[in-house]
Amino acid sequence: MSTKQTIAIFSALLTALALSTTLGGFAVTSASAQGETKVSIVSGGSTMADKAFSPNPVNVKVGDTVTWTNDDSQPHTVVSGSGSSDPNMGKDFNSSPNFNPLLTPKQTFQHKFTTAGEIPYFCALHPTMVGKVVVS
Ligand SMILES: [Cu+2]
Repeated sequence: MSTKQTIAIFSALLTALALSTTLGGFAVTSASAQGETKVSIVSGGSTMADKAFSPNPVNVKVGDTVTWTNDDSQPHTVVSGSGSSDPNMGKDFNSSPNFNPLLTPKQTFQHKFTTAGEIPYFCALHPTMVGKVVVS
């Protein structure tokens, strides 16, 4: 192996090492700086209106991630918007575009909130199930 090749390989290894260190550092920083908040889709939620999601409303900080878990025995979805006639429906998040995939029992859906505001959401299968995310 020539000196030139050796230097090229060594330099590539250093770059890879630096890159992995940077990525590792970033991951640690973001995990400590930002939170995860859990919301339950409660058992029997389809007839529980604004009690179908718990807690409701859910208060989070900019940069936080909300994880919804379906704790019911039937499938649901979480879609941003005030209802199926809202022109902004699904603009912020949609667990199930065109009802696919549905959140079956025990399944989760995550969304990270990057701007402050109040975001209503509902279940596309049971539109009377409504909730709100308050991002500050
Ligand atoms: Cu539902």
